[in-house]
Amino acid sequence: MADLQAIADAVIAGNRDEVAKLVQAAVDEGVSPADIINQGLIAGMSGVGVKFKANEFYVPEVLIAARAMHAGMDIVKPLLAETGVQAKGTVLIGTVKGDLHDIGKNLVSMMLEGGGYDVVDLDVDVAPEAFVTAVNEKSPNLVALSALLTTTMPSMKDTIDALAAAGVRDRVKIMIGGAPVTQEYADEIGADGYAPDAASAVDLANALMG
Ligand code: B1M
Repeated sequence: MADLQAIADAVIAGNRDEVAKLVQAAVDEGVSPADIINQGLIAGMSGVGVKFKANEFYVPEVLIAARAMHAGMDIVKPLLAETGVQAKGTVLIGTVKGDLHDIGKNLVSMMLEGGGYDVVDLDVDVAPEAFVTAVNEKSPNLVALSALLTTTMPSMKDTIDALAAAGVRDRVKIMIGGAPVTQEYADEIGADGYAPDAASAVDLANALMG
């Protein structure tokens, strides 16, 4: 039987080959990609975060764990995408200016793809003007902003302000998320919604799409 905790442990150990092997075995057994991500890959990175906070892990260990997690993501991502029959809408996603954290954003992106959305990923350190340009070029239904640093949370407000100044704010719904972000902050900066994790981001997107 698939051992999702073993996947989490292999992520924490930074064992890329083991993660790939275990994820493939879970897929072959018919475990849902969402369970593999939530109970295996995300659980593993959460454990990495705990160790990083406790100074048991330093940056190199974290990067090695992230690389191992990506080996698992590479296997489940196509399966998540396959589950969407017809796109529910287009989501423009990015980590805001000044912020290089992309693991959570990538998970949200994959879950949205699995939830039936076309996702345009602008990557990390995305300036407000780049979001404006992409809204004009891609005509998304939703704009999804991720931030992991308290120091980059204001970039979320800057992005919303830039979309308003460009006259395109009302053409999109804006959702935000990331470890330091809260519903209160979403209300404060005029975002349309906040999701605490990748799975809830899909529910929120569905709700915002009506
Ligand atoms: Co950074 N880092 N980091 N880091 N890092 C944190 C975030 C930190 C909390 C660690 C700590 O001090 N305890 C801290 C931030 C403190 C703060 O501001 N409150 C921190 C810091 C300080 C820094 C640097 C400044 C360190 C330095 O250089 N002195 C630096 C900043 C670089 C920059 O961005 N300019 C830095 C660098 C790095 C690495 C490059 C080493 C690496 C990033 C690698 C990468 O992303 N490719 C890294 C990592 C890995 C972390 C921790 C350990 C793990 C983050 C992570 O990937 N978590 C993190 C500590 C922690 O979280 N405990 C930390 C797993 C991921 C699945 O969770 O991203 O929260 P998360 O995403 C979740 C939800 O938040 C949500 O869904 C996801 C899945 O459920 N979510 C959304 C995310 N975006 C969403 C968007 C949505 C909805 C939900 O809608 C749009």
